[in-house]
Order: sequence, then structure tokens, then C-alpha cells
Amino acid sequence: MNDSALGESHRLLGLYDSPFVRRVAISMLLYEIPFEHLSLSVFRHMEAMRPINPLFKVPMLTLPDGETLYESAYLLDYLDELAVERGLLPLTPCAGAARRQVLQLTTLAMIAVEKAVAMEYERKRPVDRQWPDWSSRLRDQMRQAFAMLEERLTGEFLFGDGLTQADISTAVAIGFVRHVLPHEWPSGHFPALERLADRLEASEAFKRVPIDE
Ligand SMILES: N[C@@H](CCC(=O)N[C@@H](CS)C(=O)NCC(=O)O)C(=O)O
Repeated sequence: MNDSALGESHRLLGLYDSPFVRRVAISMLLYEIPFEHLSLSVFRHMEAMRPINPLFKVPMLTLPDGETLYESAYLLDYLDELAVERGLLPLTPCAGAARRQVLQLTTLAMIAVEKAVAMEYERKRPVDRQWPDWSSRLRDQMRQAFAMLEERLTGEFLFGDGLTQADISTAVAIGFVRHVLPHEWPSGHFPALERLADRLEASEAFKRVPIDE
């Protein structure tokens, strides 16, 4: 990667009500990587999106040289690499047990939020085509993933004594559930996670990436 990769020309496509888009945007702000945000919905703005992203999957990150990346985990991987090149500490450690553990905690957050997103899609189906047992399974899986994170959150952060991608992704996952499916957030069940989410949502980077942009 060369210096142009640090310029103004990264472009992030997708709405911040997508937890996958939001965690990438927050990470870019924390790394101080400037980007243009293209705020288009994969459902409501299909005609505008078609020429840019005919796959209709977000987030999509366009790099300064025009290369496009999909899948938030790989976008974060790319951003971590840029951060290291600039001498910053990456939000996911580079190697070893620390990397493995942060990745696993981040994955728990993503499992929780993927189940929540699936519940939301199920809720959008015609009422007579909805399958309550399926929603119930998704709800249990989401809660189980959050319960596993709650158990791990014994200090200020999920891993070590500093902010990692595990904290960002967890707070973003909770933000999504509270905002899009408030009835599905088991208020009071996960006090440590709620404290973490409230703390991060009050931080500058989170406030600059509002879920209800
Ligand atoms: N695993 C993917 C999930 C991305 C994802 O599902 N994005 C949703 C928006 S929240 C989307 O593009 N939905 C449209 C579709 O899948 O057709 C990632 O982390 O990037």
C-alpha cells in the first residue's frame, strides 16, 4: 500500500443502520482514515446502487485505486493493515493468542447481530409466512452469543486493558438490536454489556456514525 491509500478517496457504501457498515465506519474514524460515505440503502435505493454495486450487498469499500472490497471482516482486516503501516496499534492484534481471542469475541458479536438481522428479515415477511419457531431459535442464539460476551466482560474492555474490535463490534451489535428490534433487547439481563455499549455510544467516533443517520 502506498501513501495514496491514506488519501481522501476511500468510499464506504451502505447505511449506518447496518451494523456491518457501522463498525467499519467507526474503525475508519478511530484510525483517522478519511472516507466518503455513500448513504444508499440496498432495498430503498436499488436504482442508484445498481451501477455502483450490482451485488446489492453492503458494506462495500472502494479503495483509492478503485479496487472494491466486500465483507466487513475483510474490510477491517485491510484497515488494520493500513493502521499498522502508519505505526498505530491495530484494533485486532496482529498475531498469536491475542489475535485469536479478539477475533473469537468479535465473532460472537457478529453471530449475535446476524441472528438479530435474520429475526428482522423474518418479521418483514407476510404474517402468514412467518415461522415463530424459527424466530424463537434465532432469539435464543442471539441471547446465547450475548450471554457468552457478558461472561467475558469482567473489566472495562472485552480483551486486555484497551479498546479492540471486539468492543466496537459488540457495542454496534447491541446498538442495532436496541434501535431496530428494541422489543428483542433483554433489558437488564446483560448489565456489563449495557455499560460497555452506553460508554462507547457516548464516545466521539460512535456519535459521528449515528445509526439513524
Ligand atoms: N457478513 C456480511 C454481512 C453483510 C450484510 O448482510 N449486509 C446487509 C445489510 S445489513 C445486506 O447487504 N443485505 C442485503 C442482502 O443481503 O441482500 C458482512 O459482514 O459484511
